[in-house]
Amino acid sequence: ANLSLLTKAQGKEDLAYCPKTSPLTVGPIHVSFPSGLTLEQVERKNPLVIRGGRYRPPNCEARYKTAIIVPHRNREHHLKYLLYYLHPFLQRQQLNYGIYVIHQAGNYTFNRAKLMNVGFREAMREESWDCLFFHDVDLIPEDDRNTYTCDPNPKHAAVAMDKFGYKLPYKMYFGGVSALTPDQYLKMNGFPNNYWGWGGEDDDIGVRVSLGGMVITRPSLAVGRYKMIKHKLDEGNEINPRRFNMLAKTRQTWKLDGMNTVDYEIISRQYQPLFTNITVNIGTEA
Ligand code: UDH
Ligand code: NGS
Repeated sequence: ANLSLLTKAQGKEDLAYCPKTSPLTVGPIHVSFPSGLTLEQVERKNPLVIRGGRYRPPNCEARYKTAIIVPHRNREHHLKYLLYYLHPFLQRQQLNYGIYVIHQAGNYTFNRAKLMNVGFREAMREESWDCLFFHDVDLIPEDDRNTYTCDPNPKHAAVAMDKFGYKLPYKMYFGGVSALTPDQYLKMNGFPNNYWGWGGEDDDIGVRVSLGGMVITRPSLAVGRYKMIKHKLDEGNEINPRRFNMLAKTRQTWKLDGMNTVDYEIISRQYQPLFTNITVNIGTEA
């Protein structure tokens, strides 16, 4: 009896690798936003997701370990829909994954890119993730052949958003959803910490990719499709008037500001059923 218990407990270690291409994906997904959806309903639909929003396939050993990093403040409504679609999406891809919501504390101007740096460090502290997906809360993937794994170069995943007519708005666009390995992330010194308010930080990140000696890869327009949950510019995320001046200097600043200089104070880390919620004080503009 003891022996069989032991084998059972060790069972997971002995699993064969999942197939290289998941047999569970379905392709295009119809995305709508059912009213009255609750987080409890999302929990019930995802019984294999464990505390902190972590999952591994039950019947095979995942080939890839991906962390999803979501910058967040005051968008609980969007987060609910993202979780509703993303959990089943990632499970169909047979990934070992975890979802981290990086919540900016206080009312000071929002800073998307700095929250991503926090997410990178805090996620890597817990697990040696192969790949990190930096994911706006309001973008729902519409095709599960858009695999949430990393490429040999930084990947821009949100290439075909509904609000841009399902094509790239401009050639160097790097916004919405992007994916980097820890090596790629550190090679470009992470993301900038000094873009407060809306705009430009994603372009800065795109420039950092090439300054780090890499190129941007992308899924096809047929697969990298996203529906954006409609909303207005948030209070506390006003358009940053300095963004063009800052962007003109990225070549001079990227090594002086980024992952090597990020400072912040963790206020709490909660392992919620569907995600790990990290609330952080990222300070204010210098
Ligand atoms: N975010 C929050 N809370 C905020 C602000 C931003 O959670 O208060 C996060 C969220 O993950 C969001 C991301 O940061 O998806 C990007 O911010 P955004 O959605 O405001 O940016 P986006 O460009 O939309 O998607 C802005 C709409 C108005 C643009 C007007 C300027 N032309
Ligand atoms: C560019 C912004 C990006 C932004 C993109 C799409 O102009 O940050 O538009 O914006 N760059 C600058 O402002 C320098 S959107 O249409 O989503 O509002 O992501």
